[in-house]
Amino acid sequence: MNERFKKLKAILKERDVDALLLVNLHTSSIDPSIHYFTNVPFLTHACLLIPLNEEPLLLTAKLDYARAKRESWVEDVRTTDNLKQDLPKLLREYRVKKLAVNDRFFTLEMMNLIDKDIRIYGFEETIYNLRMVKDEEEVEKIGKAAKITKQVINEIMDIVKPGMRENEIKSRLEYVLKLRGAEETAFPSIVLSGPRTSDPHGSSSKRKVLRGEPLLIDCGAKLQGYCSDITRTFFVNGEPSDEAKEIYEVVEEAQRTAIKAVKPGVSNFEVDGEARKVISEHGYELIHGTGHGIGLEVHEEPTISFEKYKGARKVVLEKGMVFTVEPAIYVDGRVGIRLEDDVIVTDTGCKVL
Ligand SMILES: [Mn+2]
Repeated sequence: MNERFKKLKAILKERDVDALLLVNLHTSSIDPSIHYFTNVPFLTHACLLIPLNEEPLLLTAKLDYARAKRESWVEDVRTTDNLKQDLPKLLREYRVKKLAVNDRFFTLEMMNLIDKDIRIYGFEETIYNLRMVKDEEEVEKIGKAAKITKQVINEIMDIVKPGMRENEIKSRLEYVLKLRGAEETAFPSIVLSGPRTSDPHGSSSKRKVLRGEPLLIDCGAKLQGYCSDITRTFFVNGEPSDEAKEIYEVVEEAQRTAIKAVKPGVSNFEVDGEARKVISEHGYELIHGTGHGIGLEVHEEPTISFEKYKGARKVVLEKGMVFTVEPAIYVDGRVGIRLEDDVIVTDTGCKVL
């Protein structure tokens, strides 16, 4: 049996639960954990049942059946024309009474489909804990995605000139990302210039970048389902302002210090603390987390931030965890500098991907 199923089943047993159920009912909400456990991406009308004492079962729409049969680690693949009707039947067939689900993707709509006497167990933490430590194949995919992204950002910076519009740079960036091997962008790219760089999640406009201004590019490639997430801030063909230059140096130091702190046994909160300290010592504030896990999703565990920030859990770093380190400083309406790299925890420290 597949390692991933083995680990999950051990936890089902320990927690005395009959099965894990993952469901995709709509294209707008696809649980990547189905990909994680089956090796089949983008099943839009499907469910995966992993019972404690039987073989896993994958139910898919007919249009995905051939692909699922070809690629899936699950032997038992069946088709459904009406998942809403077949799902409750399936749970009865397997006599499931205690059912684990992924809290993030299990909706009220799904809840209403299943029999009322089935008890639901939130397995979000378990699922993301499993996904948090990457195996060799996963690391290779993320590494390739990061490499492509860094190369493409450099390629784009070679052609950026004062007078070019943000949305033109963004279009070229995403075109070249795909040309160089990305299946998709990992998320909508952020390309901002001048004072607009102070919006951490701003969207590209028709504004033209001027000589010496900061240009912030935050983008990622998706490769076989796995994401990279890289940010660079450049000064376009000229000298930056003294303020921008000073901030850049602080952010660089914060990133360097945080990356140096990454090793097995250190917690996510400690890594965040290192970056946060450098920034506050210089009189600025880091207004978001230092980083986040990446994998099949662009934001997953571990969250590199401080305790209670968005409900973050403490995670002691282990070899194989992959996350971003992206400290930043934003001075509203003037300048924003963010530098982001992807790292993997190794035996003794970490490696920048
Ligand atoms: Mn990021």
